[in-house]
Amino acid sequence: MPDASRLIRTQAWQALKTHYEEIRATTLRQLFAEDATRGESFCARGAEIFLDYSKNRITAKTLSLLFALARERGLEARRDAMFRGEKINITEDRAVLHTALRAPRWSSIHVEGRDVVPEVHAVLDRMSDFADRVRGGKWLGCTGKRIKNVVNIGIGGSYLGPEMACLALRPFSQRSMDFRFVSNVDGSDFSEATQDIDPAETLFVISSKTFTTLETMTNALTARQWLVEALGRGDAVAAHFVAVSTNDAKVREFGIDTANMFGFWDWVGGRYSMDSAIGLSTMLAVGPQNFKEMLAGFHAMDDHFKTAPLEQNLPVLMGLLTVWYNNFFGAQTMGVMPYASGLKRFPAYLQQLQMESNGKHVDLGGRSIDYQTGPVIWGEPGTDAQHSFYQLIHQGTKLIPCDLIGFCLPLSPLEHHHHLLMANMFAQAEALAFGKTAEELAAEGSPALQTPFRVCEGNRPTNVILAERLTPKTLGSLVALYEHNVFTQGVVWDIDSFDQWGVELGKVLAGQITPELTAEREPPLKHDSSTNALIRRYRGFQGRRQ
Ligand code: G6Q
Repeated sequence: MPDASRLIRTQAWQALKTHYEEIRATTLRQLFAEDATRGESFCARGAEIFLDYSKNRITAKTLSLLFALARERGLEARRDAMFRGEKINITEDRAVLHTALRAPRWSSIHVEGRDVVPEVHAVLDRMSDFADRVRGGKWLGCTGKRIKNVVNIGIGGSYLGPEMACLALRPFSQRSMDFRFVSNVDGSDFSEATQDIDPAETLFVISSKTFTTLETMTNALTARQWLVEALGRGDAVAAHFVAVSTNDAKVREFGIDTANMFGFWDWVGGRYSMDSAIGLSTMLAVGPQNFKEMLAGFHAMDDHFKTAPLEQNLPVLMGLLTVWYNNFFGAQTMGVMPYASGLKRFPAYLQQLQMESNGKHVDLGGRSIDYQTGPVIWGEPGTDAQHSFYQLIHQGTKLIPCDLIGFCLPLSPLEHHHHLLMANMFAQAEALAFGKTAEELAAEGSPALQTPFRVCEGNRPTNVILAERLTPKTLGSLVALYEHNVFTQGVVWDIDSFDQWGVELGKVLAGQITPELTAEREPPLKHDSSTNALIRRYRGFQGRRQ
């Protein structure tokens, strides 16, 4: 196992450091001027996704050093271990097998001697049958009405993927049904989602791997009460609640028949679970066939990641470029701008995927590390983002590498909108890379006074990701692209990309503070002076005694 500073001491890392000093002042203008075919050669394609990475501050030498680094860190062996079902999530002693969720029916993948593929497909079959019944009006509410509203109650990994996918795949979804998501423990989230819907036409999907998560269980209990009170019958739960979980006992305890429960497994991490039964709301929206298309897209990218040489491997290329900017250029953040309004929630989805996976400060041996790990991920759809924060990317003082994601064909019939949308995406990548010099501005007649303010230095790197259309299949491939990109980064940094211990502390403290907020008399407060005073102020507004 590598020790804490082994990454820094690798030959490839040292060579990259030296190389960075050589290349840091080189501009994209120079690189494109030196090589007229750069735009065609610095590209790769896999699972029907095209990546143009030519507008990055790299040369062929940078790439070969980055690939050498990946090899020195054992990327291929670690990737194969993941696909084989080895327990690579060492801190939780678990296999990491989201790739099994999209494995074809005929394949086999063993976890502790058991082939998991038949179990995966058995759940998919049950989900499909259920989704067909609800969509076809055969599964009815307890008063005999058709289900028109689906409310997914879940948080984190049990929410972000399904919501993102439901929005992205709206053109493929059943228009007579409405899909809503309740995640926050803020009561407004539940109230707003349910205030204008008829309980008799509503199905709640309680999505929780553990079925113990505070936010989800609070919202689920509120939903049960809301429904039972409104319909005036205790037996309403059976027709209006289904569960997605790994915890049969807790589901039963809640009052949901396990016949209406869809399971998954401990080897599926929350943020890697949108293609498991956690995707039930997605399947209800788009139907089993489209859901399976999405799984096929995931699988196509898995295959690409597994078999393409590192040099042409999309997730590897993107992961290594992130390492390049994060660790050598010192870039703190990365932007992801989808040029597709349907992908509005894709940046939020990626925030969890990347930041929860790679926001780590110790290596696999538990030792503090002396290099940067996961960057801050953020973004909004283009073109909205252009009218908001792109200014800082173009002319600010920070280096922010961006992924721009677009599609060659629109989903809407408004084709001329699509030309404008994509023209903007291509233009932004061009402007960020090449900018505008004072000379060019002067030649265009820019007033001398304004010239320094109008200069765009350029040299701002982008990846351009292009696919044909935003279909279920493309969405699957796109998500898998980022999953394996995150994995690649994690292998280079030698961290566990599959645990999330950092979120525990706050949960424990919230558990302690809740009774301190609600107790009739103020209990002895043993926090720091700031927390104590905040609690007292809150209690004061609630009219509780000091
Ligand atoms: C994801 C995390 C986390 C998790 C939520 C919900 O990788 O583990 O976001 O998905 O905390 O957990 P449950 O599904 O158990 O409710």
